[in-house]
Amino acid sequence: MSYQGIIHRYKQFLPISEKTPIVTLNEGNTPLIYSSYLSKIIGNGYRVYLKFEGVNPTGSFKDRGMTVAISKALEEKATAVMCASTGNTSASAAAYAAKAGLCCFVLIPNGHIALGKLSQAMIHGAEVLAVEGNFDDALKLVREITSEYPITLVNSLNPYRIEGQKTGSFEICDELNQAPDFHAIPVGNAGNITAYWKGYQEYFSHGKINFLPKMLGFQAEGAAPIVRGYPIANPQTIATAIRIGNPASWEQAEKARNESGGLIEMVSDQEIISAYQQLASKDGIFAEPASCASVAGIIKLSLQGYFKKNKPKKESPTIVCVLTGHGLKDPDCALQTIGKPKVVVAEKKAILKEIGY
Ligand code: AN7
Repeated sequence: MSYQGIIHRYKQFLPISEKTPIVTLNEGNTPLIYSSYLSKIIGNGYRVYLKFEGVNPTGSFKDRGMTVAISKALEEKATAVMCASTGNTSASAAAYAAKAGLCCFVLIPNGHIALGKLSQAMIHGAEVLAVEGNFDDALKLVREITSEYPITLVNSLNPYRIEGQKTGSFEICDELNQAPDFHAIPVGNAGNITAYWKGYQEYFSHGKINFLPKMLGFQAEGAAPIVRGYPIANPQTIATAIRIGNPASWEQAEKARNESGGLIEMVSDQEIISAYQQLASKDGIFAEPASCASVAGIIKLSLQGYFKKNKPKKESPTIVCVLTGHGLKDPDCALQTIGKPKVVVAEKKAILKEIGY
């Protein structure tokens, strides 16, 4: 049978029964790409892999959670779903709701979501409302509305989202035939770090892996409530996907950090953009800025001597960085970073002059 998405592949680990109508876009099965460039930067014999979640059907990791959340919503006879979103959740919810024939309501922070994501939510037919407030304000409203009206919440507070997203760790372990030593991941609302940690723990208790990774979470400096230890009223970062000041899964993220012996740190916008450019120009991977917080994070830790100091006693320890979303989500950011193309006259001579021949 050809590949049919994460529910079919990992059914035994998911809250799915014979009665569940499976709504899938064949999400998951994303590539784990070896990066010789980053392995060289980190040094000390480490092997760095990139789990490129940007190649999911709607271009982000959210699809893993959404296939389960929407399938369960359908099973439970829901007619409408709702989410607050910095963009990717809304794109994914809108697509899966469209396929399921459900109404989808989306609240986004006005003026702070990338164009690609907005266009996805709109074209899939969601009712999109741009709220004059930030993500945290929008999520608060969605929690209130969904608790009062027959509308299913599909943010990661919905436990089915976490269930689906944990399959990312299963795929990594299945491919490496073991857990990685370090797992680096961007942290926004903190659902994904919670999900990955749950996945690793389940594989460990099933004997599929015989150690657990250290979880390394990275927030953007201007939106780093967990690192600073208090909610940020007015979060700011170029990585709009993680522009979140009061994460819903705050405690679970701290639990993942503490239980794994890892850390949650922050990276500046400048470090994020530098990682974004390096990934694109050295590794050929276009990941959206928020995704690059994981790469910026390991580069920063490596400069501080973290990986040398914490090197496991083995030949080639592994680091997996999750690249959560595709760079095409936010083309404005790419062009603002790198500039626009030079315009030339349509003459061979002029072109050859420009390219140095
Ligand atoms: C590319 O879409 O919160 O820590 O509303 O889009 O699980 O929140 C997106 C989050 C990382 C952070 N990378 O994950 C939303 C939203 C990308 C993202 C995160 C998001 P969480």
